[in-house]
Amino acid sequence: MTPRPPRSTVRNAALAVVAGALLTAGIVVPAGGAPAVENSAMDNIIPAPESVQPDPATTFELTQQTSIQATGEAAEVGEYLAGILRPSTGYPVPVNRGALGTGDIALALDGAPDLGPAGYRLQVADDNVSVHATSTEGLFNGVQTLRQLLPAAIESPTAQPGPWTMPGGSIVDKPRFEHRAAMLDVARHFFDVAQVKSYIDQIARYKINRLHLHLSDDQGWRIQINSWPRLAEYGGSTEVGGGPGGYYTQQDYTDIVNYAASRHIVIVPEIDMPGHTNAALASYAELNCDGVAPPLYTGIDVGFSSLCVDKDITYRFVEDVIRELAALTPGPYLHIGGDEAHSTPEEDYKKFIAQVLPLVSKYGKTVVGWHEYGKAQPQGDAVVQFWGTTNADPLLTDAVARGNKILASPANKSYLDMKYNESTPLGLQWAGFIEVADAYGWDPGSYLQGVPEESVLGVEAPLWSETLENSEHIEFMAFPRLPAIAELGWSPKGAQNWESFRQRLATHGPRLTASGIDFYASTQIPWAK
Ligand code: IFG
Repeated sequence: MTPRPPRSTVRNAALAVVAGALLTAGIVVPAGGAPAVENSAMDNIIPAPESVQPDPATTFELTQQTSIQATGEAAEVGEYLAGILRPSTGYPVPVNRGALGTGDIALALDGAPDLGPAGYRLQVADDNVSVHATSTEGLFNGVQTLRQLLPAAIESPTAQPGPWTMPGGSIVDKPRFEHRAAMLDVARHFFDVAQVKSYIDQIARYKINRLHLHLSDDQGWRIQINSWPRLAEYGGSTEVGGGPGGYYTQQDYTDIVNYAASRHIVIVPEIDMPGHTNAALASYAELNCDGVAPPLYTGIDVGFSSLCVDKDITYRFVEDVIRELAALTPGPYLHIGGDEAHSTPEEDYKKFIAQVLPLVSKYGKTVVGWHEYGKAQPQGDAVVQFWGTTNADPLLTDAVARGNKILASPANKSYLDMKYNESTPLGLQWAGFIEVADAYGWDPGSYLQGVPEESVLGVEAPLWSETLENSEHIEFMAFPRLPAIAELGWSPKGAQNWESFRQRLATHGPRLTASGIDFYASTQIPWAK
């Protein structure tokens, strides 16, 4: 279904014509052109829904009496929604107080099958609001849209004056790609459980459903492995710049996995190998070909480290790590990295990866790797993650021919650690500057040459942390470009429209501010006040 242009665009254009006609007829139009037109919140949703039918004659008001009706499995989503509404309205917003009444919100698992597992239908009528889906994931996605129909102040952590009105109408929506990911590099700089949970809450607002955690690198090993305790205890004891680093205990990691699951986000853990392994090599001398452990590393060079491909202990190490991590990870994916193995001879690299691939399958996971690992010809549903700065690579066409899935994260479009422009205080620029229009201006389904849409698993927005030290830094680099990537992953094919997106994004400024998100106010966006 071709999505309608946002009503505000149509209405404003119509009003401009009317104003012009009035002027011609000698009737004075108020200064400032056509009278301002109330832009319905239904027109400002990000990611843009599949179809939106505003009903300007209808308005719903959330009041002190409003309750949420969400029985059975839906109750968890009801409680999540209540957790959003209670602090900012100051209303009790009970869940399942009793029968659905006037002024209530209903979340119902009675959605039509054509919505698919992640889709939803949202109805806003005068006397109630309802979300219908076939799964709690679909209800959760509907709730992300529902919250965007309320005033920006709904995102405030403290009670704000109302009124809490929502524009009437109906929305039917489902995602284009099933895999819409963010990545957080917790290896260059360590981010603790609370900081990861905060980022999970922020990306969930834009229907991101995967979080790839880059758990190991030259500068740090961030996940406890019981069979190799020095990896985290010693290998996790520093970070870029020499700070204290840190690591997740297995309970911490489980806490993150469970929190992500409660936001319908699947964790994709990455242990990068055979390169980007100085922290592991520094932790265990026996892993090094020469038996000598290098010092811990706190710089930002890449490509200088490699596991020892010819030693048996290397594969015992890799198997122990994969076994323990797979047991802690309910999601289907395990990422083995494979990038920038500049210190591993090509034939050794292919031999190493070929010996690791069966281990990922042995412990029940589907392998993901940066696109270089395609040299080892992973079979079947292996996922090849493209991070190049071009839109073509023979490794991609070979992967498609093998039936692999491609995860699109071109570094010059989706790398959130790239500076916005030359004056951006944080980030790198090796892949070029990425302003909001650049992050938005590509189509994951057709961008990669020789990769048809059906081979594209989805999109990912990696955030590398060489230059990032706290949550404010994460937020400044991720917002507002992550919403752009999220729209490319969710909204219907052909719905990309920069003018529409920038107008809609402008209204999200007050929402991000109310949420306390330290976003970059790009000069490309006419931010609302
Ligand atoms: N490339 C490296 C990352 C990181 C990045 C920073 C990949 C797959 C540059 N590898 O991106 O470790 O250093 O932008």
